[in-house]
Amino acid sequence: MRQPDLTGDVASVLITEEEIRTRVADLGRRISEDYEGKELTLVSVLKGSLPFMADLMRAITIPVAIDLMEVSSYGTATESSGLVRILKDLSSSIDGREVLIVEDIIDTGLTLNYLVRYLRGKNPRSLRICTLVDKPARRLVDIPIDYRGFEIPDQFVIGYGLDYGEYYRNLPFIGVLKPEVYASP
Ligand code: PRP
Ligand code: 7HP
Repeated sequence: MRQPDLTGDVASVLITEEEIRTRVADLGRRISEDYEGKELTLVSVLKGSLPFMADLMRAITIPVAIDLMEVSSYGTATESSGLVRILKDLSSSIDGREVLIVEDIIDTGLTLNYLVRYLRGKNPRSLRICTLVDKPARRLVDIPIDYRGFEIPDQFVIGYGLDYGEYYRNLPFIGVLKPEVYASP
């Protein structure tokens, strides 16, 4: 992979910082209402969901526990390998808890399909899904999404946690990656 140019490799801004802020506040409000009085654990799927999780949890106004998992299926490519690996597991039990998975993006759905089955085996009271970005055109398996930030077209996006080859996660907006970046060796 050639040396990344953080802003120069962005073809266009798809979702601005302001749009993300407004939508995350919205999701936080809805989640707070829906889980009022319940024992909620937010499970962030690292690394991509890191900024979303950090902003979303602060937009939630009820008590929540958090836990972090790290899974990987993309390696350095723009196509899912289909092989999901758990790099970091939960730290605490979710037995009997209301669990909300916090993801940055659902593309083929293979990662969440695997994760949902894995987490169901840990006996949560409920298990729901919150994703900031949904790319339905690429779906290979059906994933029931309970909270969705944005639906986007079939373009490879970067920023606000989303990477290409581990870079661009620190962009504050979500943008489309110039195709020549992943075309070049
Ligand atoms: C990305 C993203 C999702 C997954 C979505 O993770 O964070 O977890 O791909 O793709 P899918 O719906 O096609 O499975 P990645 O494996 O790149 O790890 P990362 O979060 O560390 O970037
Ligand atoms: C994974 C992923 N990571 C970054 N940008 C995208 O568009 C992606 N789809 N699936």
